Amino acid sequence: MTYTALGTVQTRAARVVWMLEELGVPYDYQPARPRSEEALRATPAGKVPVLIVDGVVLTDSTAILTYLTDKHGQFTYGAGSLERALQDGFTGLILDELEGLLWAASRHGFILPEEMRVAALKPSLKWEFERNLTRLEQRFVGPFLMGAQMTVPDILLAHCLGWAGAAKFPAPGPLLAAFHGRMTARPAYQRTMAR
Ligand SMILES: N[C@@H](CCC(=O)N[C@@H](CS)C(=O)NCC(=O)O)C(=O)O
Repeated sequence: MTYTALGTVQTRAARVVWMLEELGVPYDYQPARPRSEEALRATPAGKVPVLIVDGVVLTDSTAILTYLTDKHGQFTYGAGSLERALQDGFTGLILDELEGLLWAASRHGFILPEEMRVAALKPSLKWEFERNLTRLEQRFVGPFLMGAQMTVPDILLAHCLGWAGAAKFPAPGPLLAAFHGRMTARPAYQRTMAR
């Protein structure tokens, strides 16, 4: 089994590299930029991350994290358990209610063709982000999102909090700020960012 992770850690590829580092499994790393030649060779849209497993190209960071954690039996509750249903609920919520807003801001800021960008969206996206973050903070158990066990949505949430900081989106309250500090202090995260 060989893993090749494609995508610079300045993108959502950071989530994949981070999980590989947490799992401690060997992998090759190609820091391809979005829409670069290497990324376009892997998939038609040239989006990253991509994980190539024994020649099979896997796309989408969340799907890749789900595959890796199921495969290695760590950082996830077992498929079919109620805990897993709760975990997947958090994953969906973070993608919809945090990442979706950040990604919309990026698309309308610098990704879409200029004539398709709507700069006026930004205050609304930030307002919604802050509201959603406050709601999520009310459900945060600690030290990880669901309690003692670190799972896939913890990496997604920590990644989105870092993204929000870089995009000048509203900062989280004290609980989530402390969580973000703990997550980014993890050796696996530090190794990821040193890539
Ligand atoms: N849902 C996908 C999104 C992948 C994605 O859009 N990645 C960005 C970089 S963070 C990209 O490659 N964008 C290039 C483009 O949209 O053309 C995932 O989580 O992997």
